[in-house]
Amino acid sequence: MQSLLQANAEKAAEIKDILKTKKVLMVNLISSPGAGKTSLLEKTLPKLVDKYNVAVIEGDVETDLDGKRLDGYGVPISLINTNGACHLESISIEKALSVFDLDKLDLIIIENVGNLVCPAEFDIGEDYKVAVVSTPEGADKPAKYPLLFQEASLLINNKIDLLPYINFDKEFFTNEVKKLNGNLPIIPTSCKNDIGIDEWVSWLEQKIKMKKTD
Ligand SMILES: Nc1nc2c(ncn2[C@@H]2O[C@H](COP(=O)(O)OP(=O)(O)OP(=O)(O)O)[C@@H](O)[C@H]2O)c(=O)[nH]1
Ligand SMILES: [Mg+2]
Repeated sequence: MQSLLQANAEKAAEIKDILKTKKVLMVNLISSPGAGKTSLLEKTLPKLVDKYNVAVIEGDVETDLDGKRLDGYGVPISLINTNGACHLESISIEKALSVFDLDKLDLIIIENVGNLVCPAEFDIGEDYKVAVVSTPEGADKPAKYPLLFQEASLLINNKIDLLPYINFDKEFFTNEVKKLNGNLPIIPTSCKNDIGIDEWVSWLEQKIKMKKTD
């Protein structure tokens, strides 16, 4: 396990170096299955593709279903099937990157395998981990699965359109997040009702600019 983590960390560092040279931002979306990562991409890509060169790495245990959902958004998609593994590793990211022309990209968004635990443990060469937690999962998720919230640079709280129908204690959620990571910004979103998408896109644009001047 130790040597696997070591190999992963070394490859992640290599990827970071390459992307720093190429000035390409890479963001790693992490959530439980079904929190809305692909839905967020479906809402995000149309707002970016006219201004930036974007690519997506789709990580899934099996199937190309999410990749197919993103067909037609005008971005290259590289699919990784982990065949059982619950997270992506930097070795597979290196392979996925090889199909892109990095000289022509500004942003790569990775949709990690749906899992709130394992993906948080692995540096895959990304600039930022972005956690997505949807309201029906419950407000206790940060307290129960703390690592992701400690590692993340942004928290998307999705499916806020469902708040009238479920018990989601927003204050408890926010306080638990603050206890784990006082600097973690939270953007409430609804992919169904287009809430918070512009704020998330602005966050991405700011990070793209920072990467260019890094
Ligand atoms: N009501 C509501 N439903 C949403 C929202 N975002 C996503 N959904 C629904 O939630 C379900 C799961 O969304 P996905 O985008 O497939 O979730 P995912 O995180 O990509 O799932 P995996 O790739 O399997 O981990 C779909 O039926 C979406 O239509 C939202 O903001 N509000
Ligand atoms: Mg998905």
